[in-house]
Amino acid sequence: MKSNVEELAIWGAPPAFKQKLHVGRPNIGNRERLLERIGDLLDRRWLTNDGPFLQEFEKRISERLGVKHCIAVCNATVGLEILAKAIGFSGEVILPSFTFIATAHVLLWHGVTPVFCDVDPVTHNLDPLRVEELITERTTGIIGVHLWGRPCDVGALADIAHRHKLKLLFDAAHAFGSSHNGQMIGNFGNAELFSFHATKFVNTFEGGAIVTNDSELAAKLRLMRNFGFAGLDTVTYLGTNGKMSEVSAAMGLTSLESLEEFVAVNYRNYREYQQQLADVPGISLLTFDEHEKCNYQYVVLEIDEHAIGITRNQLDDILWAENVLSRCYFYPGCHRMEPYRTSYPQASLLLPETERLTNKVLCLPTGTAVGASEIKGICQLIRLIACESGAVKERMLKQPLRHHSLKSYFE
Ligand code: T4K
Repeated sequence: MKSNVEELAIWGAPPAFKQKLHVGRPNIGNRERLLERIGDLLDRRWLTNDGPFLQEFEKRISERLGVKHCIAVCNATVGLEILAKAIGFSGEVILPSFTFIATAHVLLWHGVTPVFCDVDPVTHNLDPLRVEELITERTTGIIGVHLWGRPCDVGALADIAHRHKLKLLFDAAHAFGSSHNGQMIGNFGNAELFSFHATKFVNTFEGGAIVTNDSELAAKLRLMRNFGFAGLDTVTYLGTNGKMSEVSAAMGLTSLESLEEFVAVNYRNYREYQQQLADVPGISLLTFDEHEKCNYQYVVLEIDEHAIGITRNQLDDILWAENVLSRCYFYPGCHRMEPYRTSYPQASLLLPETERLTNKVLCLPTGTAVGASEIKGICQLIRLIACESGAVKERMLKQPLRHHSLKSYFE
């Protein structure tokens, strides 16, 4: 345990952790069951194209969420592309800038103009008041993002969409297994989309799923996921290859069987962080509504750089040197990434809360690869840095830190 800022690895001392601690270390469920399923699919020689594991996976998701249709896809980005096309997005679509870049890229990829909207500083989700201000005659839809698995203000967004005759989608990449007013995420808007990327608490290696209660839309999505094929030689829509493979579905089924255990571990980790960081100056841990279902897959800090005395980026650098690979999600915001940065050089003026949040949020390692002792160690480091920030700053004058976003996991 380090008790003096001079012992920090950023100045050359050995790191606090021998192994790197990742934010998105994949959860692996029951290996035997997974290998058994992989054996089955090899024996069957049915590797993709609407196979039996895929069908079972979709059924399990629909049942779990109480939603009529689930269309599993090869990843959430392609899923969102298919959805944007199927729903008929054109012109402009309003979305937050405080999200993973995929949400914006999907729109522009399809020739739709993303219009970045500011978020609520407390919920980190789209601010409905700001959404309404951005609607023009070219607006065809809204994409809400349930950031960190915390639901958007779905009621207000649905009301706006209804009044302005807009389509409403939810990027629920973070929100599988979460609920809103007792109803599972997956049942809101025209459709919702989950990610099952390796870093998500339920994973299919790569993968995602679109869920909807709209049967007509679901039928169209199924066709579009498979090149538009309605029969062996009949193509009825423009389509793409968005299919989920059998090996991914096998991993998905295996992950689903451990879902409750994964959530329990995430919750235990979250409570451990909460306890350990309770009185650390300048650090606040994002909270979740304990009355709702929640997957607790992100441990999100807000750093008050004035109270703590150093910036979020400096804290991030110090932690990385200790092998704590924290992440500044979603810095610097989509509007400051290309090609949006060049297209909308003034966007930051309309996004003051996004600007603030992208500079103060830090995600910490959690999931089944992280235990109580690691969390204790991470929190002790953060406490040391926060409580001795004067000494850290003084030391930084001699040896300035340079935050770089191209850090490598493999150095
Ligand atoms: N919408 C939203 C709101 C999203 O957050 C995302 C994806 C999407 C849409 C699109 O979903 P997909 O098309 O990906 O299904 C990661 C994920 O790649 C991305 O899926 C996720 N959001 C985003 C929030 O996080 P990166 O660039 O941070 O990934 P990466 O490779 O840096 O990994 C994160 C951490 O996990 C690192 O510490 C390394 C560790 N890791 C990663 C992988 C892949 C492992 O330990 N093992 C692994 O296998 O984006």
